[in-house]
Amino acid sequence: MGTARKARAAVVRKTGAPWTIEDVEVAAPREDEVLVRMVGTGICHTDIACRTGFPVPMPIVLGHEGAGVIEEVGAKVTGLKAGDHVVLSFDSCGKCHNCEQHQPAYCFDFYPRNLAGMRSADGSATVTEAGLPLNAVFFCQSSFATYAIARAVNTIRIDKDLPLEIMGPLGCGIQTGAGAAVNALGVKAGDSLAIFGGGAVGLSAMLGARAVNAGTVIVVEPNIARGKLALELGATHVINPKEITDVLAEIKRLCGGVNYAIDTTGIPAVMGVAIEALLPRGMLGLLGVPPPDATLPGNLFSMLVRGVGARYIVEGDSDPQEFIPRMIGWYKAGKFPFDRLVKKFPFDQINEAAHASETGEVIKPVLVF
Ligand code: CXF
Ligand code: ZN
Repeated sequence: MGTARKARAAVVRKTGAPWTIEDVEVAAPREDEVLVRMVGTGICHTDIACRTGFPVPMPIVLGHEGAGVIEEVGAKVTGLKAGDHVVLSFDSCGKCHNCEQHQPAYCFDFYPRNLAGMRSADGSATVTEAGLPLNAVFFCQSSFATYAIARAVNTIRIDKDLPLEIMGPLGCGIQTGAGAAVNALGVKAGDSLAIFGGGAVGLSAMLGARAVNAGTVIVVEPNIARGKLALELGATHVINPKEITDVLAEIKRLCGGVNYAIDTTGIPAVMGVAIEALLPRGMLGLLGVPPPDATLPGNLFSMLVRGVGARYIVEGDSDPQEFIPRMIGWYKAGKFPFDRLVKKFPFDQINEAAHASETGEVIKPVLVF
């Protein structure tokens, strides 16, 4: 039997409330689980969305871009051991149709396993406070805490010479963007891509596209500092929609249209522009969270005659056990400088860090423990 740990966790008590750092207990790992001492964790927009209304049970320990050091492994865990440096990602069942098809981001059990706040096997809690259960198990980690429980399937071992503090975002936001370009849309050398929104996900899509030697990569982004960074990191063009209001005409002027587009904004009018920017046989990848009542914009006849489509993409169509090492390979080769998106904050400044992301001042906040 393993040992439970005393820990500090950032708790959201009710929808819209700020994070409060509280003393909790993290359970001992079960036979198929690992216990990880957190070293760094990114803040993803989904964490912020869940704090402010995306439906999750309250009170809850969020956080799903954790990185740390394994302290204990359950008896049935293979391939991982105490002392390993790891990145945590999302959970999947490994048995359903989509898991068998190697598409774990579309696991039929994705929501119970990643967003229900409890172990999907039996509804038990991994985090308690004064003996009472807290909702946790968020993306099978709840990494806004000094310790996390994960499963082998969402625990990815990485080399010890990597900067562990900042590696966590590879487990969600960065894999979501880069994977959308490379895995889901299949961007290849010479292909053109327009990315709407230059936040962490959009710029990761740009970095992924650059890593596979895409041709024209346009980033549409109103924040001037983000646009400047996009150009520094490899975008061939940046369009500021505050200055150039006819974005569609500008894309056509630059390159005649694009093979692929990615929307990270969730704004239907922006998606409509992205669809019209596609060349024949083009595909738009939808990544942004839309307003709850939004419907897909776009003229169907215009889509028909070009044979273009649009699809939502979850977690970049990634199998984290394969795609995280692939991104790390690019990073080591100097082709994927995701570290340039990151700004570190101490764990107890979680509210300030999230605020800096919401205002656009910081692209990818990472909390360090
Ligand atoms: C989430 C986005 C909302 C649906 C589940 C997956 N991705 C990452 O944060
Ligand atoms: Zn996320």
